[in-house]
Amino acid sequence: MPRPERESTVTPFGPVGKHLVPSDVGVPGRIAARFNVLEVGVMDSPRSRRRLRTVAAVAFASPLLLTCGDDPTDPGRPAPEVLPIAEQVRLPPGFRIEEFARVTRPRSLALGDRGTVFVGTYYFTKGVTSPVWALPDADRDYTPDGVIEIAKGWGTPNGVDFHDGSLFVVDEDRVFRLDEVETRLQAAVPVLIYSDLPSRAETEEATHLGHWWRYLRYGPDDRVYVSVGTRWSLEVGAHSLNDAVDQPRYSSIVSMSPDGSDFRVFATGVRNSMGMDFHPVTGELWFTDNGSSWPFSDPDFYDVPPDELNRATKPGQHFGFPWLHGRLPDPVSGGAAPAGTIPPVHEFAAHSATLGARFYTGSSFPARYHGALFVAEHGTEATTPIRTLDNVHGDRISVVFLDADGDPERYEVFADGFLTGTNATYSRRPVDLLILDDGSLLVSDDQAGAIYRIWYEG
Ligand SMILES: [Ca+2]
Ligand SMILES: [Ca+2]
Repeated sequence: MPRPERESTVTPFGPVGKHLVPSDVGVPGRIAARFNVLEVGVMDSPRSRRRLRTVAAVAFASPLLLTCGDDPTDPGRPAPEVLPIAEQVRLPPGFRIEEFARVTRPRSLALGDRGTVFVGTYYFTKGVTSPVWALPDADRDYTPDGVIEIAKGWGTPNGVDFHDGSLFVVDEDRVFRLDEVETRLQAAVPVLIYSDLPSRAETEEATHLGHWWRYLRYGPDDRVYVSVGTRWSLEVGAHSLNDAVDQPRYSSIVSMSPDGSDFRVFATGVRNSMGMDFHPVTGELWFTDNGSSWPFSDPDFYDVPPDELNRATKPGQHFGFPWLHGRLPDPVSGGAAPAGTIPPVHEFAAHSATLGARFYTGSSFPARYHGALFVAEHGTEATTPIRTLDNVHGDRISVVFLDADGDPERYEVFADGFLTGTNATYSRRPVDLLILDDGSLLVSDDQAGAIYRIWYEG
């Protein structure tokens, strides 16, 4: 598949803003009470400067370290013991889990009209192309008939969704549509429909980090929604201000027509959403958002800031980042959040890396789960030097139950035990979720390279 050049250098976002450097930035006097205790407000103290340099060194070294070792989040750690999935993962009574497929680096999941499961993937390593997998199930026995690689030459095709015969794929800066894909899995034709999202090169240019892998969903309003995370992923010091300047080109959710036309910024102030679903009744977009990686080597930051569940009731809403993290004011950026900022409807544990989110639209789970939102919590990232069982949050599947008004009223852990070992070594990490037409739940796991199926046996 050719990688087409951009047809235009003009972006619908307008010019990229100036990027600040730490020397440009002072520390505001107004610090939230929580942060007075945590001393975040003293970024200009010698101790904090050392801490900041340490954090930056660890974070910036990670992409290099990630090129070696089996565990991309855990270089140098011994491989954990991996039990058969049915023995390892704990589920509520009556539920069963089995391995559905083994594919490398599975991320986003989508379901075709004929039962094919499409799988987006994501390799962190530069220069390694990632595949898009198709798992056809022509006989509809909920066991894949095989594994087919769809097209080739992708960069980071993390986000996939399916609608009316077409597969949509977001690959870094570009969005593709593959029509009639299920009738020609071996010869699918990607058509480029949009190519002006921020590229990996642009994202990495100033930061060496940032978010260039993207999530995609097809909406009930027949528009394609794509999340565009922050350019920076280490929001300390000046980075929070850069994140503010970068909007709306980054830190947003955008949408477009299925042919790539009529591009719009749907939501801003979103740090990095890797899970979106449309409420099956209201059509509102609900999405997870990963909280900032504040100085995670400091125990004071093990429990802040929270990850978020957000509910967008209309276009044009601002979800607070980087001025607010959950409901916590940013300790560095200062200033007021834009008027009308929308707080999260639920806060998850800090650094739990909440990714895929799906409303349960099946009928084979017990009635209490109908209409509830399942969430894949990938688990605490990037705390490699100091990660312990005490500071890892997430690495599980949870459920958010809604009340009669449609607001979250209760949170429960649904599937636990993905994390094994005594030193918080990851063996399995849930990424995205998908409801099959028999009501069973698929779970992708980019750590183990597997997809699981959970069903209710009663
Ligand atoms: Ca089959
Ligand atoms: Ca927010």
